Amino acid sequence: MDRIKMLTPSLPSIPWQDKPEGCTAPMWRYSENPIIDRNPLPDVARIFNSAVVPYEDGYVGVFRGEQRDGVPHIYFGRSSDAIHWSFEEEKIRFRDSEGRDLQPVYAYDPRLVKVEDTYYAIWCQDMYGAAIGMAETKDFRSFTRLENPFLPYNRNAVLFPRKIGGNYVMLSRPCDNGHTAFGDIFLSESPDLMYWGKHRHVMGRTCNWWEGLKIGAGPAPIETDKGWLLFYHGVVNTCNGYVYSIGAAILDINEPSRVLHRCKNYVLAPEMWYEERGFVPNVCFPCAALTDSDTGRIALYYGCADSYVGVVFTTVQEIYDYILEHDCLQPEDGSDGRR
Ligand code: BMA
Repeated sequence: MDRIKMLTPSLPSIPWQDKPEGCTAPMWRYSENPIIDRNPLPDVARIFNSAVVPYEDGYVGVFRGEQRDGVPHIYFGRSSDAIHWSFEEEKIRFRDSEGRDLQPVYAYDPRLVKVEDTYYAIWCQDMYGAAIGMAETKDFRSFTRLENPFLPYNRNAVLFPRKIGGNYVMLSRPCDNGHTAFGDIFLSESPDLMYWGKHRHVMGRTCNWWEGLKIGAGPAPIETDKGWLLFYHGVVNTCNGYVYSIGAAILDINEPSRVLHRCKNYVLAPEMWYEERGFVPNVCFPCAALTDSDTGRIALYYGCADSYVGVVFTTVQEIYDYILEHDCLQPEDGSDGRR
């Protein structure tokens, strides 16, 4: 067996449960899922598709909160164990670089990534159509908006947790202004988080049915000594609508537009009541991962049925072995993504 190691900090306090006896899947759910129930705040009906990071002696997160008028915004939360969360009742007040109030019209599906000494929130928001919004913070008290990295329409973006070749690198999924019936993952680079270019195709939909319609990046890619471990969502269109599952791939460490391995099977698909039943049924939508490099443990945070947040576990070795065992690298994926 090819050993794999995460090149991430050790974080022994992340949520964890051992793989249940008899479980044959590569990931196993936290037994107390969902970890955030409905109506978590007076003005918020549902929290889902949210992102968490370790901070000081506990954890913080940015959470997609669906307000009672149906409009999503981003809320801040804290936790000592990354399972039980307390939220600020007011949505995050974003400011521009001059300190002026600059609120998005709506904001959803946030990711949260630490690069060097700064935390970046990346989300989907309106810019005359769905586009990517971004803000930075060092203390989680003030969030300063950065320029929107991409033109509309784009709905799904996440930063790599370090610069590659001297540049910041972002994965995103260009789309349309509806419930997009297509979509591949692309990569863009920036020297300063202001100007973006060197766009590359990373990976596309496949003939694997569960991801045949569109795919989109999940949490920030996890650095390992075998490449970047990427969890992503894959969508199939059924006679009853879209079904969102979770897939996994390994990207080249220095040139992440090249996919090295890609799993033919989904690694998690809706099957529990909180994934199959909710505001939008049949959705598992990954947005964050906590990792402990010493034990190889991974706790993946995912939105469930656009209604809840769930946690699912694996180890880096377990998921890597599963990807390799079911490798279905497409010829296109292995290229550098230029045309
Ligand atoms: C996508 C996004 C996600 C959502 C999913 C399922 O287009 O809007 O926020 O979880 O649809 O409704």
